[in-house]
Amino acid sequence: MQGNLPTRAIMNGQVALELIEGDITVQATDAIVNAANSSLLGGGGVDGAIHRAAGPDLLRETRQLGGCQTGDAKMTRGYKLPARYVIHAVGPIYQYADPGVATLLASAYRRSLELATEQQLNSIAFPSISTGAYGYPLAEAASVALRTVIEYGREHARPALIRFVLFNQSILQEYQQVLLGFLQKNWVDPA
Ligand code: AR6
Repeated sequence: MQGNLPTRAIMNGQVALELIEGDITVQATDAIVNAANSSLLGGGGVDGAIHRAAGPDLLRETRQLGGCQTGDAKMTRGYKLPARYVIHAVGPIYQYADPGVATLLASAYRRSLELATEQQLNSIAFPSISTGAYGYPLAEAASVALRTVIEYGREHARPALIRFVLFNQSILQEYQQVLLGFLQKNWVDPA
């Protein structure tokens, strides 16, 4: 706990959800998720940081993938990263009053988790997809992100650790507020 705000929860008695402040490129989870664009050829923000830290072999591999639809995800190796794999997820560009954006954002998280389950990974780290260059309002995005991973974690034993790595204190606090609300509704259990 940080103040009165939670940093952890448990789903289904076995899957841990963690919220931390930090840089996703240094995470030693089995996979880290990249907030990519549909070209999968790199960019700014967390995408640029992941490509820089992984080295040029990552771009060589993503060039072979033929891009990725919004709401979908594709997996590569992690190269120089501590994480063995990178899951490149493409979130939506936010458009006010378009209900489709929430579905696409949820899908980007769910597809990433499905790839992790298929590869039998134990741990995965997510950034706050779509909330930088793609302009998704943070509180709404945090609600979609946490609801989606909680629903998934209740039904799947793996990955057993789902970590959100939030880039600064105010992003972390926004996610913590949403998690507090879900704990109060008993959608997840305290840890
Ligand atoms: N670790 C964790 N989070 C980070 C890091 C990091 N090293 N760096 C930035 N963030 P963004 P998007 C946070 O813009 O909105 C790229 O150009 C950042 O503070 O990276 O999905 C892609 O190529 C924010 O909270 O991703 C696409 O074209 C969050 O990561 C486009 O941007 C997401 O911000 C994708 O936009």
